[in-house]
Amino acid sequence: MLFDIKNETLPREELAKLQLMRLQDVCRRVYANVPFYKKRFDELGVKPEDVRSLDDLRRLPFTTKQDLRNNYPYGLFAVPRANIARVQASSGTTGQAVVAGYTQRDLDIWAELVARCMCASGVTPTDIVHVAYGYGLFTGGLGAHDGASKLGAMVVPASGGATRRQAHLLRDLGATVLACTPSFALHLWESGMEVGIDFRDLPLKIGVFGGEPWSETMRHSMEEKMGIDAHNIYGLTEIMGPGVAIDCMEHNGIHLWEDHFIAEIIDPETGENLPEGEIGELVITTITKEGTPVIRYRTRDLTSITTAPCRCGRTHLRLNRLTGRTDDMLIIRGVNVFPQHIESLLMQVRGISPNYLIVVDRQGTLDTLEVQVEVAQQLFTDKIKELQGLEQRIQKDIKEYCGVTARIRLMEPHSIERSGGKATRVVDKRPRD
Ligand code: DLL
Repeated sequence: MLFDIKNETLPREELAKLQLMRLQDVCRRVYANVPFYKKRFDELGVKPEDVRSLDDLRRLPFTTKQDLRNNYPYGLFAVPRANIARVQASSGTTGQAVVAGYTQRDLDIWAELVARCMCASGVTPTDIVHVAYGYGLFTGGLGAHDGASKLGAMVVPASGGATRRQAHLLRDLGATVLACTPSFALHLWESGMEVGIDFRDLPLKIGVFGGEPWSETMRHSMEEKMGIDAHNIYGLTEIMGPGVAIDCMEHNGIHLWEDHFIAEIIDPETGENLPEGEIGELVITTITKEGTPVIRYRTRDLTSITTAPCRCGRTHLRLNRLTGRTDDMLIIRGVNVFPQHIESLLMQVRGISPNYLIVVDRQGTLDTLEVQVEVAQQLFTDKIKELQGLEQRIQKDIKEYCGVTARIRLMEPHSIERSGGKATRVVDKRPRD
């Protein structure tokens, strides 16, 4: 089902025309109203009127997270403060938080795009949507809430925490859709099992999960455990929040709403644009946002693009599953390792739970990699041999696919800290040089 048939199926040539018109408009707006952008454009010798085709986008400056931090809190606002209806902020676990400002029109568009996403994952106005993304400055809770309301569904604004109580609420109120981070969904599921609530026995049928990286294997495993169809919603505070992209029923990449955003893939080292299909850093330009528009924002998320037609009828490009971030790639003894690859491997091993932690450390001059993973209750027996076999298998898989030797630590059920929102999957204890 499509929420906005006309715009979601716009022929690609028309989409391109619309993008150009909107790109020219946003360039004029930021040049006139944001001193940071005026300076950047001037340094590169480009004026808004030089943007005559979509290819001219390449002439425009990049925006980085550091730029947003340097302009904290209101430096990049493109409208008077009085026209800002709301602010949200990134979780900002490291360094200065980033503040995004929304005009009322921005909030309306945001709700509309999240409604498009929910609709693409099969949510209808008759559904009950249990939102367990955190409410507050984090964009997850309010973003999902407004989108589900826009669609006309009934919303249960559960927010995070109190997982056992939430499992009861899910059952008692008969939620048909669960919206939260994938790691929190697992935490909820586990708490449900502990109190005798099996998600497979509930009316729950759709998961709208995102906000953190998760593998395709994890998606399949969650679908099976919970008896649902799980979708992958993507977004970031700097661009809008959740609702930038989602997978349709085909589950073959996530559609990015190109009438509001322009996506590019670049080589993170050189900044050069990469052709369709090649993996690189996703760069997004917002073309309708009024409060805090961003030009060529370097997301640090790694993915590739395809514009091939999708069977669902949507014409908007698809991003392939995000393989990680440029900044979460671990370099261990010179080898590039993505935590998500390790997750994928772990999820294929029978007898282990989806709870894991990757610990990187240094002994002398040598990097060490330890993968802690919980063993499922039924396997945590005294059969040492079986456990040793499991350890060896995981170690072999990681060596084979990631090229590094990891120490595997099989843990007792429930010994790894559970996610309250976005999960911590990696602890890097190496001294910063
Ligand atoms: O996480 C917005 C969001 C909330 C998206 C709820 C989806 C659902 P931030 O806190 O600013 O915003 O974090 C953005 O999270 O750059 C990615 O690295 C990561 N991320 C978000 N969604 C996905 C996803 C929200 N589906 C950062 N897959 C982004 C992989 C994701 N990574």
